[in-house]
Amino acid sequence: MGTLFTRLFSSLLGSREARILVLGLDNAGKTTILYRLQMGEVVSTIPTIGFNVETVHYKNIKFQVWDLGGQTSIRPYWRCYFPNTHAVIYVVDSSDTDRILIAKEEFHSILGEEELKGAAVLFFAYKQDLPGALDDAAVSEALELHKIKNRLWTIFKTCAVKGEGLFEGLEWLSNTLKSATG
Ligand SMILES: Nc1nc2c(ncn2[C@@H]2O[C@H](COP(=O)(O)OP(=O)(O)O)[C@@H](O)[C@H]2O)c(=O)[nH]1
Ligand SMILES: [Mg+2]
Repeated sequence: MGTLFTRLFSSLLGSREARILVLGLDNAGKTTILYRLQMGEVVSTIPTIGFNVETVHYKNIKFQVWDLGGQTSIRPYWRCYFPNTHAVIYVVDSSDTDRILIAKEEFHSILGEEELKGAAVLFFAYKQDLPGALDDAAVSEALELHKIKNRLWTIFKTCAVKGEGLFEGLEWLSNTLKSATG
């Protein structure tokens, strides 16, 4: 996937630094996806109590990952990571219907952040291999994605087991960023 990534994101590579945030509830599958993309070593840092950020640098693209949900006291620290964000990959465990409401609230709350206004969003309706997993249309409805205004977004069914949808999603993202950054 490393070379694939180079091919997909070649127009972004070599230009200024780009940031892609990978967000979602804990256990959604974010870290697994990061490893699946094989972009290099995932470095985990804890800049403040209870707030663990994983970072992968791929040339000039920086992927940063953390768990949403839970403690409101640490949220102000998230803002340090918002400037210069080109895209958000929002990972949803499609089988975790008990927490999908929380996933929705967290998403709409973070999208309200001024500094993420211009960021494109790629949703992964993830863990499609699990029984009872909602499909992309059902996840889209549960997350009330029709409420998204003035933003480029899409949703893909995904699962790490076969890698289904990961490539398609990243292809969408690279095309979107290509046209957005010229
Ligand atoms: N069934 C299934 N489980 C997955 C998939 N991807 C990851 N997982 C599992 O989901 C759990 C949480 O994954 P992790 O990447 O740590 O989630 P994170 O908290 O969002 O970083 C782990 O037990 C993974 O093995 C998938 O595509 N299908
Ligand atoms: Mg993780």
